[in-house]
Amino acid sequence: MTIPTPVRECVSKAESICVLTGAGISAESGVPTFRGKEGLWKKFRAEELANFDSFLRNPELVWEWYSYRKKIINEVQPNPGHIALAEMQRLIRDFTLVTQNVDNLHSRAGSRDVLELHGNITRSYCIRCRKAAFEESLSKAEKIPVCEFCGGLVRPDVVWFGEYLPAAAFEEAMESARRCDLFLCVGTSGVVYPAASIPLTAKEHGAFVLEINPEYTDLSSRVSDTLIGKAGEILPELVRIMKKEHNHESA
Ligand code: BV8
Ligand code: ZN
Repeated sequence: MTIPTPVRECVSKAESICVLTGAGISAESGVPTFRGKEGLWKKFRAEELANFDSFLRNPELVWEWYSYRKKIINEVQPNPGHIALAEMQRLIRDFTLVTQNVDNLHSRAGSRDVLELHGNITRSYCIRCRKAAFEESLSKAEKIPVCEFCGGLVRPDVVWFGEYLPAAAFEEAMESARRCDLFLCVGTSGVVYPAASIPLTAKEHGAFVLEINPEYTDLSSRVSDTLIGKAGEILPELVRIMKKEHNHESA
């Protein structure tokens, strides 16, 4: 895909970059997104799954959903989109990666200090004593995992609807959005708050906000530009532009 000139300019000059990713960046790895045609919410009733009350009422169903997703995630690999962002972090001095994803694929691609706003599906904890619960004790559980220390219910370490995001991660993401000169909004439908307010904060503070998505979203009318395409194709192209600029500088 050819990157329009104004975008090339912003990308090559960027010194402080903040990136927000959503489920779309993992789509090319084979992880289904939430919304859209074959979205995860389709197979399962969203309201029954991603909130604490439903979990208390029906922990089996919620664990069935998370076990299904963990199985998928264990079978896939990071894709060129994830890898490009790990490369970008090595190129750009002031670089922050914020993700709504819980699939751990950014860390597996080599990204460091990833700000995980909605938690991480590879971690679980006891709702009573809050101690971490580990994989082996979970897999032994026939139906739903219980805490080996106090017998309490174990839940996935993810942020459900109506739950607060990790305050430190959210605050650090907002700080990076306020100071960056380039903000990349990759693979998110922009419907879930407060995560979706981060690109809007960057825009208010003068950043060039570039959306990367095969289709237009709720955010498209409020960003600087939208590149219609796949993250796995566009992000490596942006890294090539940055590399040229940086090799040129260091040459
Ligand atoms: C909270 C669980 C405070 C983890 C999820 C205003 C302010 C604050 C809160 C609210 C508000 N308005 C409404 C709320 C409430 C609610 C909310 O936002 N509701 C929405 C639906 C209206 N927010 C909350 O409850 C948040 N908590 O605010 O706390 C509080 C506390 C108490 C009382 C009140 C408030 C908690 C939000 C977190 C919810 N947890 N999931 C899990 O199981 O994963 S949300 C779920 O959606 C996932 O976490 C996911 O990360 C998130 C966002 O989805 P996307 O990542 O965008 O994925 P989606 O499928 O939607 O889109 C994929 C995109 O990729 C598409 O656009 C597609 O075109 C694109 N794509 C496809 N292929 C590619 C691609 N892009 C690039 N390349 C490709 N190849
Ligand atoms: Zn416990």
